[in-house]
Amino acid sequence: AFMIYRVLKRECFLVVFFILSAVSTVYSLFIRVVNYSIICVYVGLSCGQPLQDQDREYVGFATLPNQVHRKSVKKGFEFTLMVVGESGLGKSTLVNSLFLTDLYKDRKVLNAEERLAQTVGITKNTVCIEEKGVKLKLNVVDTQGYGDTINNTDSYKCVSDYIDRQFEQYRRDEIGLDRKNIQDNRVHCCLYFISPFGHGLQPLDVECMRALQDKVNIIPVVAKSDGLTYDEVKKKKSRILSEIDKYRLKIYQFPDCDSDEDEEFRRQDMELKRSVPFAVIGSNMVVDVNGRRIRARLYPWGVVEVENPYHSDFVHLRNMLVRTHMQDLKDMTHDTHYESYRAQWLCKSQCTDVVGRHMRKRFVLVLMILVKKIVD
Ligand SMILES: Nc1nc2c(ncn2[C@@H]2O[C@H](COP(=O)(O)OP(=O)(O)O)[C@@H](O)[C@H]2O)c(=O)[nH]1
Ligand SMILES: [Mg+2]
Repeated sequence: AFMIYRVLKRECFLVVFFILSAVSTVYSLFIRVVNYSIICVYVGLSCGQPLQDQDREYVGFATLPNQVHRKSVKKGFEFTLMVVGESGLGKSTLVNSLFLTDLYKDRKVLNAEERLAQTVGITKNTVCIEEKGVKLKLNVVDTQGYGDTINNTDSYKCVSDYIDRQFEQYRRDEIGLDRKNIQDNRVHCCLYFISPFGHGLQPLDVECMRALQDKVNIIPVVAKSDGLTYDEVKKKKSRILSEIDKYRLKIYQFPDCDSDEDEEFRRQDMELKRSVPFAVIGSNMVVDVNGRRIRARLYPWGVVEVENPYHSDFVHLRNMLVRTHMQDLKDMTHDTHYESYRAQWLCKSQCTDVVGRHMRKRFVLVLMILVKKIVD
């Protein structure tokens, strides 16, 4: 009996042990399942399924544009605009209207006698403008006395030389020691002012545009277009365009619109391209019109509003210069005009090298013959 009791006790103990271990296994499994489902529900609720894909695919370079943006804003922007055209066509007034600043505070208007004695003078004015924390250093290069003389053959030579000098300065700075702080004074855009009173382009306009076309982005503008009716502006524009075509002049070509741009952007881009050459109006006056303070020109018969798209193409020109194409103008200057200047310079310097080597060889030969003759 004692033996049977001992066996039963051991069996009982074993059975209890098995039951307890089974219960604990089931319990731990249950706890794991509950934890896992809680985690899944939490992840699913907070980010949904895509988070797992994102986690797998997100390296971080999507923030690169932000980094570039921050760095560029910190560094600030620089832009050099050149205005070329006869005196009195409204160049200075337009520049002031474009950047809402008075760039020519201390200017001295020359009288007829002084103008006769003056040759083409290039002046550079710099203003630093800030808008919403973005700084722009704007250089405006003005060509005073252009087209004022009877013989204007060399008027554009000065302008062309100035552009070349800036390229040369940049090339030297690029191969110099302090490459970090290069001042970029290259001319990024040239507003070429065409008189509203002539019939299309004058011979001087054609010559000048031809001389500058491979050095700078030329944007033709019809000056003082408030003196022309709507039809006259249309006719003048089409005549100027056909003459540009006829003389094979190269003006700044707007880049094609990207395929992913929205409808509104495409429409604005089309309108912009259709406005070339821009018929512009400038004014240094701010007047009150129906309670609005606007830049305008006051006439006895009414008010011409500078920023009204029905009155002129001023807004299209400003949007293009400042909002949409400033970077493209800079890229074109660097990638096309400056590269072509560098290529020409390299070609010239290599030619000089070859001639130099050839001359050295001949010099040595002559020297040898002379020495031989003396020895003989
Ligand atoms: N009608 C008209 N006159 C203008 C316009 N812009 C400037 N002017 C006037 O033309 C004169 C010469 O302007 P200015 O800007 O000094 O010409 P710049 O010599 O080419 O710089 C000034 O009396 C201006 O008031 C314009 O769009 N229309
Ligand atoms: Mg001026």
